[in-house]
Amino acid sequence: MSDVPESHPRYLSLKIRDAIVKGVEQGITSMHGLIAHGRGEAFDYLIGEETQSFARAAIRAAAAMLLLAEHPVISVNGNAAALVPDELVELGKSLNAPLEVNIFHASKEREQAMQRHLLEHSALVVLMPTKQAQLSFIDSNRKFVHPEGIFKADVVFVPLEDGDRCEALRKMGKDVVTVDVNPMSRTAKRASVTIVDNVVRALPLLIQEIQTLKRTSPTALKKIVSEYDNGEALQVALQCIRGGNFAKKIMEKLWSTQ
Ligand code: PTJ
Repeated sequence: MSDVPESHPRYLSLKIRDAIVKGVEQGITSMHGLIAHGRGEAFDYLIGEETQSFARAAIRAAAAMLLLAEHPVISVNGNAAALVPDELVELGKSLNAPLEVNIFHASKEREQAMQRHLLEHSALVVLMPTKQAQLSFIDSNRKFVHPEGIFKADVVFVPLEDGDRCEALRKMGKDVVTVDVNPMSRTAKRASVTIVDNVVRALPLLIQEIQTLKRTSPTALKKIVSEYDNGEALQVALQCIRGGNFAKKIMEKLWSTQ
């Protein structure tokens, strides 16, 4: 791992890079995952590398939707497994939901490495793709799912998704909760709830919100979901990016230290 000093202004971002590089070295993340991460970093810059109000609203709706689900499932790809394994496991436990390995770039070895990795991080159940259950409306490797997992799910949590499967899941009548720092991606637009934030920041907040809402009545949870408008949240995220949120923050910092 790199020996970045904690005093480095980009320390956190560089540590996250270390995690994704380690994921590749461990056979968990694909090489393509590095490119996807770079795109994520660029968008994170544009939202100021902070969880913004639109993400907080989405996190609340996501928590309510996941708590209302009868059969929630957490889909895990190579990037998410490398970046937030502990948080995915904790999320699964707090919702009593299985984790399911589901990757775009087909590789049996990588699927198995991911399963081992999640079990090492104390996951209770890690379902694997099967040939017995297949999603409709999709041709990629992501169509192979577990009959007791994504296939049966009413709500699927899918961080860092590629657009095709999100669309397929929605067409099959399932709700999709995603985390995608790019509000313009197909996934972001097609999901039921899109948390426009870095998955590294969003997951701890989602777990916290689930704890907060755990004793809330189903009626009140339904109200939270129905009052949330994903299209509107994406528009606000775009406005934040177009308004040069990050540049504005830097300017403010510079002025205040003059
Ligand atoms: O492990 P696999 O084979 O399933 O592959 C996983 C990747 C992520 C490579 C695959 O699903 C892929 O190619 O995804 P895309 O189409 O590049 O979409 C990934 C989306 O996640 C993009 O919109 C990125 O901006 C976004 N993203 C990347 N890193 C983060 C992120 N969103 C939130 N947090 C991040 N850290």
